[in-house]
Amino acid sequence: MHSTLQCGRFQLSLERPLVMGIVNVTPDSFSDGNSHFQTEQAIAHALGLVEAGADLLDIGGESTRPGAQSVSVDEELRRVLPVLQGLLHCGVPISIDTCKPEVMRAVLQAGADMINDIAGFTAAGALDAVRDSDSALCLMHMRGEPRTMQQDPVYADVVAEVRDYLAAGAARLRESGVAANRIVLDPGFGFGKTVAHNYALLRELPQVVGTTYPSLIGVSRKSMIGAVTGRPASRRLGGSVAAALAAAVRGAHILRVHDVADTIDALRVWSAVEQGVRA
Ligand code: 7PJ
Repeated sequence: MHSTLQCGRFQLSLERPLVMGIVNVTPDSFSDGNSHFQTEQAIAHALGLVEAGADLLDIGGESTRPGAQSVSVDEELRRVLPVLQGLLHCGVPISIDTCKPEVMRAVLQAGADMINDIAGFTAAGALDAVRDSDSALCLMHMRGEPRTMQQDPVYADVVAEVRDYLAAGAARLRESGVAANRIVLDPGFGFGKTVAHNYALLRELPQVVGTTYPSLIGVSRKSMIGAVTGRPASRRLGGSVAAALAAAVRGAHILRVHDVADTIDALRVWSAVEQGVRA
């Protein structure tokens, strides 16, 4: 594995786990359809995550929650582009969470450093859209599509199937001319998986992601945390930090989280235990 990730304008060292802060730009009750207000709110939130120590930001304009409907290219760009433009010089790489080749092209043109595709660059034209940039590419496993993916997912061997999907997806990227040091693999927690599948994938993370490419994991506030704590999404901080740390212990390279400061605290304490503290 390369010791750095080529990530647009940045080369990220992979020596310690990196923390990616989540920035959602999807309509909520707050923003009430006022798109300017929504943009300002997302930028302010993102700058707070950078202040808290985020190593990267992930901006998403399409809800991919189980059951969510898709949005048009125009609407997704209306949400994401002004936020990307407002954050370009915030000091950390900007990832855009999208499955759409048209959105990929537009945000790379506008300066995005990474494309995070929950569909694993399987859409027609996705490979062509990203190939000739120097952006990092996060290839995630998903079974089915967000609208229906949680309807009784079945695997004979979830660890082997997700591992093989990621290896095949990475091979497709390589064959289309993408350098190995741009690729990141993600098991896709919650995307077409039962709670048992999710925990099996987390437990066996090194097997799932292999040793050729770095890994990214997203477990923050997900239903797999709620399922074992009995807590609603608003109270899943402790469970989310525990799951992020379990992933870090197993070698995860990038942790995609809502709660940046708390996750960094956990990583610092873990590092002090493992490496000691300078006198
Ligand atoms: C993930 C993601 C994830 C990557 C979402 C949520 C749902 N991208 N986008 N990995 N999850 N790469 O955050 O609850 O797990 S959206």
